[in-house]
Amino acid sequence: MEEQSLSRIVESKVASVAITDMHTHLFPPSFGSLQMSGANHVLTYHYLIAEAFRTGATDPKAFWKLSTSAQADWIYHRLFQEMSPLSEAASGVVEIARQFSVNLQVDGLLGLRGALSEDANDEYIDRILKMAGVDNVVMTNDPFDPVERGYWENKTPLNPHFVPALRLDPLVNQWTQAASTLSSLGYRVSPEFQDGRVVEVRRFLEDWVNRMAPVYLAISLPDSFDFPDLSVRSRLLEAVILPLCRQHKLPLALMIGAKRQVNPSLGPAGDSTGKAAMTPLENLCRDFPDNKFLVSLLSRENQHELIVTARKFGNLMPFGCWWFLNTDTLVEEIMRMRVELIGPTFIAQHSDARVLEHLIYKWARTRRVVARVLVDKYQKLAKVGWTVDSARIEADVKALFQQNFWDFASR
Ligand code: FIX
Ligand code: ZN
Repeated sequence: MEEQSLSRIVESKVASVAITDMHTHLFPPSFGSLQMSGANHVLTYHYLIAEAFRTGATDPKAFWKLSTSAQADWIYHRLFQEMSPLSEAASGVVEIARQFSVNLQVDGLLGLRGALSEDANDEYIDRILKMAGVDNVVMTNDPFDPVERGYWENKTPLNPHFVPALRLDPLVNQWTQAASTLSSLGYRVSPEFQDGRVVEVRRFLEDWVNRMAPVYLAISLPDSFDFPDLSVRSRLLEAVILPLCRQHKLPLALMIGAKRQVNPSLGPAGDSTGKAAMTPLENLCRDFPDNKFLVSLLSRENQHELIVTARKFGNLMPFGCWWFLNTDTLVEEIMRMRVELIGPTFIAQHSDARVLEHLIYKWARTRRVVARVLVDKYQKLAKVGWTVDSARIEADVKALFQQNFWDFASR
């Protein structure tokens, strides 16, 4: 197959593959106050808040007192009117606007507010998912959030495109507060973690696995994460979480390297990144061979060693270019490293979207970058006499954007 048609086929397969977005913070319309869409939420994405605060000119306390609409106005003014929206997140807003035939430089924020919808219904959801080419979004479902807990306890219906994932950060990272929440919910645990009470923690998790039917369990962990050690976290992992995942054949997603609230005045924008050790991950994958680990690391410096570790353990599935890594430059770098070291055996990306319309630019970008890398790799193969047909390319692309995830989850 000559080079031109090869790249045309690769580009069209990447452009058209239906995506499973395996980590987002999105909610369906039935989850009311938790569902985020519309121009004000697009503009007050914490990525843009952090960037706008860099321009100074406001006291964080004053900003947080503003309405979402007033916050959006200020961010728009600082990042789009007083400078060019060159960053990944700012240019993403321009890309969202264009998909809605809004020319921000002419129609302004008013035009975007008129085109997008804050009160998304299932029809609007379907429209945006179609624009982004996404067929499933995996949520981040936190039973420790009283608002979200209420929706689940009331058996709130789920739009079929939304897939639950049981998130356990409070349990493993803030045991004392989690213990008091569990006690208030009728689980007999105490703030001093006692091994004898792990049955009650297990009962809590079983109740939520039955209530949510999650596709995986998930925790984010700091750069300082260690395992095994004498921490409550290690004991919960070993005595409760890993056995439960094995019994239900559920992967455990480990998102490692988030340094929470390095600048609390920025609120949700105040988290940062730190390089994690790989030994804890090696220990988990080696010592728990019947557990499946979906893993994403936040530090760019961890990416190469994560892929080497994935070469050592088939029960480790690297996923995505997380948060500060989701930029054209780093997605390309990481994509190339992964293909060159482990072939098409990983999960290319997740969006981490918190606002529905963010799916549009995040996935358009990823598709462009992944297509560029794959064209290069297939052309290299062709130069040494290996031919691929359209069906094989389609299968490789589908593996990277959804099949590797579903196969790993159901393994
Ligand atoms: O831990 C996480 O799920 C992170 O993705 C979030 O805490 C973070 O705020 C985010 O949304 C990054 O994109
Ligand atoms: Zn996230």
